[in-house]
Amino acid sequence: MVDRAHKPSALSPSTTGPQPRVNSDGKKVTASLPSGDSVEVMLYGATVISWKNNGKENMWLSSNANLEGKKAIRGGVPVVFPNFGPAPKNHTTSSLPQHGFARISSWEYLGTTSSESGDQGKGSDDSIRLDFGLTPNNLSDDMKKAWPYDFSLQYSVTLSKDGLQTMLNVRNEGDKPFDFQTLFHTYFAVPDISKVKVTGLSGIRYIDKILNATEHDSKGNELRFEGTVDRVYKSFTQDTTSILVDDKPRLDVIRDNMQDTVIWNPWKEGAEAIADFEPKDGYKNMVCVEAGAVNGWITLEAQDGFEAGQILKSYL
Ligand code: TA6
Repeated sequence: MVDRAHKPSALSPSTTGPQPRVNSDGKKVTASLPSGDSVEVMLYGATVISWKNNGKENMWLSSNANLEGKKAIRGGVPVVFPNFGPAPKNHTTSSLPQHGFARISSWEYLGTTSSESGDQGKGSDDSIRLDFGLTPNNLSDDMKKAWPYDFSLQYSVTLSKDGLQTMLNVRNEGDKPFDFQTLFHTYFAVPDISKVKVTGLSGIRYIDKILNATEHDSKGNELRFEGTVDRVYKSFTQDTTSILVDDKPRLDVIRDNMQDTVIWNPWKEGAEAIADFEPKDGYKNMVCVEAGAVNGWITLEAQDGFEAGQILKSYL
């Protein structure tokens, strides 16, 4: 189990006073705060497809995203588990599809829970937490066969005036260890990719997937976008990666017990090759900053647990 060395303070739900609104129609759970902030989570993949603050959308969602549970949702926050990217050969995940089964399985809505503690406990309408669960019972027979482990995932999405927190709790409910990777494949909306800088990656070693997965050291404190970017910044402790637009802060991604950050923009060629990526020039309006644990594998012993997450802050 990985130590939680840099644990940011949690966004904790409040317990008293006027309540946020929650609606579940069996397909999607929507929550909103009296302040007007809102989040929408599809049960398919437990995928956050919208997060607004001050009425403004922070997530990018393809206009051709399939929301009918037929394929992974193109946009929002797909949850990657138990493998990132194509599963390696000769591995316990080898028979699983790219990015695993969590994003293509229907999760259970476990309801809204509240916590006793937290800095925001005094407020009345500060935050709300939605919990989702996935176990082998929710998997297709094919997926169960491909990854025959006894596990449970609890995914918590907390909406607060201060941001959006997503936390994943992985439990090994069985009697043998398993290996996994996990990641929040977050698609952020940006007004114009040519004005975007990503900071917080200075001096970090990264794997460049478009340069034959060769390793490099990042130089300078900003990453700009002038073509396809597909990089895994690995094993670093600095926990905040920021998106700036026109040099002004737009979004922060604060990792909690996640060692790595993937940055992806498919650019023109990539967008054209992805059937459900629409509009085709949508690459100009999105950037993926993905907190994860994907460099190597986490081994979870029988009956052990692992928890990690991210806090997203928006300056809109
Ligand atoms: O996280 C970046 C990445 O792994 C890229 O390599 C890119 O292919 C992307 O994810 C999208 O993958 P998907 O399976 O959703 O088409």
